[in-house]
Amino acid sequence: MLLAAAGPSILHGDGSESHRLVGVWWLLLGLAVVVVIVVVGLVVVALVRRPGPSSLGDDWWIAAGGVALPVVVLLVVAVATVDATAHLRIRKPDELRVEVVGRRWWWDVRYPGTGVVTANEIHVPVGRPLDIGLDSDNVTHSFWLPDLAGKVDLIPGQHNDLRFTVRQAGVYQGLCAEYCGLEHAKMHFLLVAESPARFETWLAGQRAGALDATGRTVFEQSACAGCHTVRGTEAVGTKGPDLTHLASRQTLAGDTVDNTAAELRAWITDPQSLKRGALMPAVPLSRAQLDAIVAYLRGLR
Ligand code: HEC
Ligand SMILES: [Cu+2]
Repeated sequence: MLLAAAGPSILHGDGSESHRLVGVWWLLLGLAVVVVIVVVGLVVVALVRRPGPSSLGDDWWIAAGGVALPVVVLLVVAVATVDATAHLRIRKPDELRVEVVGRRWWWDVRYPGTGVVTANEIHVPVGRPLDIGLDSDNVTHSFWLPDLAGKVDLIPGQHNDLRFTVRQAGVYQGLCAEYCGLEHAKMHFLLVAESPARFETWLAGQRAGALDATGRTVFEQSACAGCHTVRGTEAVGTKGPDLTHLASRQTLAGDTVDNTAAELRAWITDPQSLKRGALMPAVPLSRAQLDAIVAYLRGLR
């Protein structure tokens, strides 16, 4: 899979929110380095200096080093922090709303007003303000795109919003940052930030129901249809991710494996071997049924 950089980092600042947070981070580091240098410098001076009375009294050191300096440093940090946070998560006109629900252990993604439902891969246009609505119907999760914004929890019974704008096109790795059970570590997702035109093309593709490919009946009549939806077919289950356009996604099962024919087959044959504890059982299928289902899902672009 193609990532925007070697790996996610809070220092990339590719989103409007993380961009501001990076500024505060560097300021904190800078101040901390200056303080360490001054303190270590004074210790060295004290060590090499010949013993004798200081020209500056104890009271002066306490007032300057113990009171004045910390007050100045903390004041600078406070002003920078308050200023940065005041600019975060403000409602903007023309926001794109995306509804994300944390499931165990994957992400349900919806675009209100369009009927589009997908999973573990969020597409957004670059430069447009986003409003990511965050909910959970099980345990607490935390939505974290290190390159783009801070963490926000998905809490059962409480709706949260994360607002930011992506400044740089790319594929960003996201993760769950709140321990949520067995497969918490494999609850990843991708955020694909692309040009508005490419985003609209993607959205139009996702809006359509599934292509009527061969293998559809096998899928509809299998246990799969009880847990998965393929829009436009008889499969309307909601326990697992919507598979209507599965083949358009880059990864499977929360960015656990790449979305290739071999990995898809391995996943369907034995989900537990790839993601132990995943809430999908191995469904007994004949060789012919497995072939038909894999071919069908590979065709769902
Ligand atoms: C008991 C419910 C259940 C049944 C039955 C079931 N699944 Fe799943 N499926 C899930 C859940 C839950 C996940 C999400 C697992 C995760 O990522 O942790 C999932 C994930 C998947 C994924 C990955 C989707 C993505 O975008 O990451 C595919 C593909 C899939 N299932 C196909 C199938 C097929 C094919 C069958 C039938 C042979 C099937 N499932 C049967 C619940 C089920
Ligand atoms: Cu989680």
